[in-house]
Amino acid sequence: MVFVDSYPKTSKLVRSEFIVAFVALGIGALFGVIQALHRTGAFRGFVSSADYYTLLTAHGVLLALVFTTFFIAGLFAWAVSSSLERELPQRLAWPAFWIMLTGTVLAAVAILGGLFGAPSVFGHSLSADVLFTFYAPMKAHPAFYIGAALIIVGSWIAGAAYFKALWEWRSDNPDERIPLQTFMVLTTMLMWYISTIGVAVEVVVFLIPWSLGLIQNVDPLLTRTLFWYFGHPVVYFWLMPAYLVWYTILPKLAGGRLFSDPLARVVFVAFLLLSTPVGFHHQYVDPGIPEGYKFIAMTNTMFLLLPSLLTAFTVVASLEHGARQNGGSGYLSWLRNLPWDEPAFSGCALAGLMFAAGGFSGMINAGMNINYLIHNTIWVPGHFHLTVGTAFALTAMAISYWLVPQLTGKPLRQRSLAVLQPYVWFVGMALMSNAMHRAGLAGIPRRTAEPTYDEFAFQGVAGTVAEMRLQIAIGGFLLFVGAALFLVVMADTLLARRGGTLSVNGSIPDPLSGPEHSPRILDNYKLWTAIALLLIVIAYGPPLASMVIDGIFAPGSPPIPV
Ligand code: HAS
Ligand code: CU
Repeated sequence: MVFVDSYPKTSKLVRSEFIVAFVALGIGALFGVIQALHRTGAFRGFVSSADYYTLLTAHGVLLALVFTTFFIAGLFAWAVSSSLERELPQRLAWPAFWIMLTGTVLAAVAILGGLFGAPSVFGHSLSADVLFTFYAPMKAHPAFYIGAALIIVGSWIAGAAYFKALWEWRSDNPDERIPLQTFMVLTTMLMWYISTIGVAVEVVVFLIPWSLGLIQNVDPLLTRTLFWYFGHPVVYFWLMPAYLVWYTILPKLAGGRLFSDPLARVVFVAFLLLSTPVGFHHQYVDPGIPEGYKFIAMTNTMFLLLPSLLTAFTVVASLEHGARQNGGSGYLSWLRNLPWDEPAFSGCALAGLMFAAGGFSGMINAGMNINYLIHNTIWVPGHFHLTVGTAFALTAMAISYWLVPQLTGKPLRQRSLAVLQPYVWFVGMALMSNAMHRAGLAGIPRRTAEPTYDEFAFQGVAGTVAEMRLQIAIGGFLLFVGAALFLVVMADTLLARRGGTLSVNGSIPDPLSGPEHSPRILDNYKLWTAIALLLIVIAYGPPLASMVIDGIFAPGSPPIPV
């Protein structure tokens, strides 16, 4: 039976989450191409350089925060409901959706107000050019911070719906192992609860009162630290849903089965333990944080590579298994036996391939000394367009080709556009991100409309600056085309009448090695959460304590040994 007929209520919820996500994707992608053209000087007619920062903030917030959170809420709702075989508790899930939507509208109005002369609303000018990493000392209209807080609170309530579904399932199935997809969702949510405490404190205790004028000063170091306490784990909040897809659905699309369920559980537990005590790797250049604690963050980050390296092994092994079921052979020629004309498959596989490159640039970012070379250069956007902008975004688009028909009962329309779309994204991103990485090595800064300075010539380490700019402009344009193709396919499919036969079904074949091959302790959430919290206390306790002791509203930092 199709998902929409088995679980009509949850289907409606997932469709609503996806529609908000897709609208955010469309607007965010439009702002993205405008920026790419502006920054590279290819075409500067859309906005002034002053408005560039408004677009940049909207681009980052709509894509990295709104598109991701709503898509993930939908994907998780589907994954929990289908793997526990029940409707999601609607009384929690719908309020979560509406709260998140209210927050999104508030934040979007606050940002876009900047394009209309930042009119005064409630005594504060309506603008929020604070970028998606919205820490002090840049200040936004209170509506922006209240909106951000509502998005977070909504996501917490959405998480409560998944846990409630698990408890209901548990009372019917006291001795069974938690199904893998639900296990992955809940582990991600535990990580999310722990890490969002940082941004919640930042926003509620400091930024909202500060933007309302209730307090005059905030400590930039403290708010940055609270932000990055959340800002690193949030990237795994984007990655783990992509992994859920790669582990549980991609092997089936390749014609095979997951290689190992226990290894998948180990990977998710490792993320729960290690995602948070690493945030200082975004603050290597911040004064006021002892070098020793930056070193601990670096070491933890290097350990945190492990779950992704295990994933590369398990997922590729599962794909190879699938290809060999389809007659593949040889060391590498089995790659030809994968369904490259199936957009759900090709999108996820290409996203995985690009993530291998993005993970590699992440390893470079994480090195305390090499980081000084690339920090605040356009290398960093090069890195995150491969990770969140491809590993997550392309996986989300690709799996929509597979999920949306099951959520609507309508076959995918415009199939030929869908087949083309992942390749357009891949080529666009290959051009844009490689040039961004190289431009970063030449020292070209990020977060600016005017990346070149008068009387200063950047020296390309590999290639010329003009060639890199051209590649960024062409790549950015192709990415916009890629997003537009996806949205056309989705709009046409969602608006079509129900009819015709579906060529997809949601059944997931059993893994080659199932959960019975792993110890039950892996499913012990209390234990893993306790260890995760302990690691955070070790990594953050003393530096945070000294920031608090020197006055939480006092700008400045603890004395720095020179
Ligand atoms: Fe990062 C900055 C370090 C992963 C996102 N990162 C950012 C920022 C973002 C971001 C948004 O240490 C910028 C924030 C800002 O605005 O300032 N990152 C890392 C490390 C990893 C990493 C060590 N990042 C991510 C992921 C992201 C993301 C995932 C989003 C989803 N990152 C950093 C650091 C900075 C940073 C520093 C600060 C830089 C600075 O100075 O500002 C690791 O988790 C990466 C591990 C990944 C691997 C790759 C494994 C390969 C796999 C592919 C398998 C292949 C398949 C395909 C499935 C080791 C899993 C098979 C197909 C076939 C056909 C066979
Ligand atoms: Cu990070």
